[in-house]
Amino acid sequence: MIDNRPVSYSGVQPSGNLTIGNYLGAIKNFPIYSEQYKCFYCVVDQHAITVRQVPAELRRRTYETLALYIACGLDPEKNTLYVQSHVPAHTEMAWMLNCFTMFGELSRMTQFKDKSQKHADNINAGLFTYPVLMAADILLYQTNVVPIGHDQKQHLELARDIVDRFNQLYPDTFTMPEPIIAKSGAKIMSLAEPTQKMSKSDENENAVVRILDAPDAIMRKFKRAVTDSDSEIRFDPENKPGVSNLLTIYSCFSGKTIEESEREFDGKGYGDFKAAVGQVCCDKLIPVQEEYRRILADKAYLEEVMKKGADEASYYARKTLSKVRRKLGFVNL
Ligand code: AQP
Repeated sequence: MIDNRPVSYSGVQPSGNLTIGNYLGAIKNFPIYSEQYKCFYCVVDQHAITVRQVPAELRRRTYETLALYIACGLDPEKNTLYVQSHVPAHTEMAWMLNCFTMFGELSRMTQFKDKSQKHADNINAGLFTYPVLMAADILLYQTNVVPIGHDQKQHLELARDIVDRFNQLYPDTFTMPEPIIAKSGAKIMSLAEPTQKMSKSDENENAVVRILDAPDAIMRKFKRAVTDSDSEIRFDPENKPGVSNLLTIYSCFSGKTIEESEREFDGKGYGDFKAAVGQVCCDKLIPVQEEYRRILADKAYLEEVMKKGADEASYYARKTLSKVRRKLGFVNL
């Protein structure tokens, strides 16, 4: 049956063990859209190889990321959950969109600049054109909304520029996607360097809290989180980045506003505050971890979900691909 609801699309790279940044900025919000939107949520394994991966780990994390999607509340019967490399239309569309994306535009992407500094020995063309593949992911499904964390905003703006350019030359080809960036939690910062984004590929384990970390590790990491020499628990990202990040995390996990959280810890010390942040994080993550372990144990089920998702996604992707091929002048057999 054709589903005519507007489309929500997003993805996560299986490039490391996912963090509470990935959770609060993206995955936790995905199920919200499942009723109102036709939802596609992808494990973007082809994006992950822009940085060297250990093959066995990439394969394992692909299953794990899918299991986490489901554990976080994404029902495979209500959402199309699939793996990017199972739908070849993504790379085919990316090639075509490459020819409508300017070198200068890609050179301005801050993630490219950051990652080329971090991986100076491997500044490959894929790292450079990554945002075009991301645009292809989104545009293939005629997407209306893209729930993402703050760091992906610039890439989404590029996707929108590509739509503008393409639709001017070939009218009515792509739907213009709108970002949905959560008001709170869209940029969770590192616990060790609170002016830097928390990233799953960070080598400093004390900087990141992972969705699957054991409760004692979560408590320990929050206990060690960098704060400041002051003692006031106040939201002020400029002057108190560490404390503000912890307040954000507390507020996102507890459902309380930042103001309510500030009031709750008024007059309390950093030690009590950090323990409370760790506790609320454990309370929310433990049920997710239990569900995740149950789902991950059933590999055959996960492969069934992957297969069904790839078939569904391919059906929609092929329609857009064929339209674009026709518009560009390729012969469709
Ligand atoms: N720190 C963060 N705070 C809020 N949202 C975040 N996201 C990532 N980090 C944070 C959001 O998570 C979704 C999936 O991200 P991704 O897998 O596409 O890669 P990324 O944005 O590059 O995330 P990482 O964790 O930093 O991965 P690595 O270390 O591999 O580069 C996106 O919606 C993202 O915005």
